[in-house]
Amino acid sequence: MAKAVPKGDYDGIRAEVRKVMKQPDYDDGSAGPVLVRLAWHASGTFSLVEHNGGSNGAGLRHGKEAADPANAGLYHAIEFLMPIQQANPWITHSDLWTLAGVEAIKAMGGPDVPWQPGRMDYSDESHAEEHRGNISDRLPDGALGASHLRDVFGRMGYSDKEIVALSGAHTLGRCHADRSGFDGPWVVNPTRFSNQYFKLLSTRKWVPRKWDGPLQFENIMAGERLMMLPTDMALMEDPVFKEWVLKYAKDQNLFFKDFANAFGKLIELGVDRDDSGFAHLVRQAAKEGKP
Ligand code: DDH
Repeated sequence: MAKAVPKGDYDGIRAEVRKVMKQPDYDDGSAGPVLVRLAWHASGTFSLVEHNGGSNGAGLRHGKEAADPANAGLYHAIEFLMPIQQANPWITHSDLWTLAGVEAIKAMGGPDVPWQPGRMDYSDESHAEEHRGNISDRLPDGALGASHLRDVFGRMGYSDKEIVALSGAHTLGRCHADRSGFDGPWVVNPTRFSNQYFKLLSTRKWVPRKWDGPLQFENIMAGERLMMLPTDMALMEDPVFKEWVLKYAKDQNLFFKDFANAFGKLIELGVDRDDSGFAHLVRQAAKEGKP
């Protein structure tokens, strides 16, 4: 049972998030990584050009977005947070999801990511459809390469440096064969936020895994089978991406600073606040009379 905290007490909500992160029977004993992934997938549908998608509205609860195979397994994260939302109905799902991601990063030893409230929720599926636009197929496909990464993240307005910084989130959590088809963690301690992902990506020898599943790469370390997706490997194959991988492998402070900025930007994409801080669910393009 989560605690009811006074309306607007976001530190109180953060404390509740820390409590639900403890999940002894789930994955590596922590809901932290999947909470981070929820905040990312809730936000990572944004398009700068069409000005739709993004975390505002918590559209991932509805329709095609909920059924998108890229979001498989995220219902775990939504369910972990449900008791907090039920005890505190004043907080929107979209604020709670983004705040939970930010707090999970911090609780796992990562940087402070800037966060502000004000997001709204779609009231139901038709409300979401009315405002959301067509945002299918916008999340990255792990089987592809560098140009796909630039397409997907360029659509959100990210630079090469920011793409690499954000990818460092794969120091957390794991792939689940029954969700994405891929399998295993990227690092040995996947509930600790660090620059370990970049260190391993740039120093270990990664070879294709011999198995029936999709192409992924592996390295056995301390008896554990670690993995990289083809998109992770693309960061070492592309010379510009590689430069940033090597910088972040050497300098954890630089990674933390760049990650905090890039993740803070991610959860703000498409969140157009008015003077009072509320982010109304009106598409900018529609507001400006564009198609
Ligand atoms: Fe990721 N990610 N991600 N990812 N991601 C998966 C898991 C996690 C890609 C594919 C996958 C980001 C970028 C990319 C996290 C955070 C972030 C899984 C495994 C796949 C596949 C899902 C499963 O089977 O459960 C691809 C492709 C990209 C890319 O092309 C760049 C970014 C930007 C973030 C972020 O947070 C900023 C986290 C955390 C997880 C671990 C989830 C878990 O349940 O554990």
